[in-house]
Amino acid sequence: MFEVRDRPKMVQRALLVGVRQPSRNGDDVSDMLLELAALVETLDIEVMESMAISIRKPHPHFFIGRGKAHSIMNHAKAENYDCIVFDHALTPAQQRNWEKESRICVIDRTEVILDIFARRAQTREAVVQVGLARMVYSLPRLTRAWTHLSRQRGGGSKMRGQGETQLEADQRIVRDRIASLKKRLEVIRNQRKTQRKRRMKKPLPSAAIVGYTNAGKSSLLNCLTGANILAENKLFATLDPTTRQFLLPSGQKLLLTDTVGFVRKLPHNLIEAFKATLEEAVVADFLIHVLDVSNPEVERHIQTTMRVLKELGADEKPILTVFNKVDICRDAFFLKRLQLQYPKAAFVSVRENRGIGKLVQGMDDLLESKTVYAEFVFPFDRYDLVAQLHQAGCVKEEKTRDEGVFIAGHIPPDLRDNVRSFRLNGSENRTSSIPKQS
Ligand SMILES: Nc1nc2c(ncn2[C@@H]2O[C@H](COP(=O)(O)OP(=O)(O)OP(=O)(O)O)[C@@H](O)[C@H]2O)c(=O)[nH]1
Ligand SMILES: [Mg+2]
Repeated sequence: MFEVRDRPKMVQRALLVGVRQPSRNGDDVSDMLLELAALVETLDIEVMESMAISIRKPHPHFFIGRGKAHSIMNHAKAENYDCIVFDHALTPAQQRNWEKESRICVIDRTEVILDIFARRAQTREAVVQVGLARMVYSLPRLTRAWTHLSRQRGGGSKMRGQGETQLEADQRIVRDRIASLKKRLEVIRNQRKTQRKRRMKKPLPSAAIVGYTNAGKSSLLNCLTGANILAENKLFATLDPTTRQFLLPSGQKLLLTDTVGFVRKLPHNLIEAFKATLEEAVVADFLIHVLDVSNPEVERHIQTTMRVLKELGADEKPILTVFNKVDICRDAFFLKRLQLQYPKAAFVSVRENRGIGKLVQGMDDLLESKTVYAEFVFPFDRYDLVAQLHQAGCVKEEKTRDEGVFIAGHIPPDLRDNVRSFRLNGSENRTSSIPKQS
């Protein structure tokens, strides 16, 4: 895949700039800068300095005032920095103005995140999804400076239509590329849908592990199921969902899916592009929301995740909240406060295998409250239904009687219709749906 903007790979010494607007409440600028530093370092760019500046209102030309902008440019040049990274989103015009006047690379958080995703993408699906998000981001940012596009495609001036400028030709190439990526994504989405349908036929309940990047989602799936997913102290280690079967203590089987992590100011293009992947969360019976309790920003992380889930239409699902990494949380008072505030949440350390038993019990309870307890007698020639209930792992009791096979258990919603006519009258005693947990 050809690159539209490949500069972050060449730069090495970055100056980070956070902008504080007193009129706006929001994330703390110094915390956001710390997080931006972690994101930038993920790209192997060294963060030399971070600065927070205050503005009363945004300026159209540079986003910050002209005088301040020039002093930042001069400072960056004097210190030999080759890149300025804004935590705030810059419009294409503002980014151009900065680069034109400073003559060094100027990018924003969105571009950093897009670049991390691009580096991490491995499967065909992830590559196409990230490629599309990057193209959409780059289209309005193309200037004559990026004339290499058509050359890379082996075209050059001959590719241009009559009277078409180089910029127009570049834009046309990117637009064509966006259209073709969208088509490829559609094909991938359909394949994913078919795979999911196949999985749904096996009527197992499912849960998606969601949460902020680096919270320990993959580590949790590895710990529970022995999956071998890459879990590392890097942001966005996981881009592709992995699903594994897990046996709960009650004997109930559950499909668990690890998903891509979220971050503040996650580019909308990425959420849009990753919708196919994130649909795993939308179709799950419940969500396991993993948080890094050792991060002082954990409460903001909760809000971010809830916002993204809302955008995906998955925020009404029952949620099991899991505060992970209690082993490195030094602030006992903070931990206590969270425990009081989230009495139903599990506090665990995946690394030290602490609290996992209670979490697993919570998963069992949640599922049990969603399923319906019922008793049945199936005629011997309907052993196919008995087999389905066994496959779903929900059979508590089985006995052979003269008239057929007696079965008792918690029946998941998608099997209820199939087995309804064989139910013993009055045996159903629980119809509640999963309670929402905080
Ligand atoms: N101290 C401590 N570290 C943990 C714990 N659980 C996970 N980690 C570490 O946290 C880092 C991130 O873990 P991952 O499982 O990759 O996190 P993730 O949520 O899947 O991250 P992304 O895929 O990037 O969204 C790794 O270095 C883990 O070893 C824990 O309980 N305690
Ligand atoms: Mg992961």
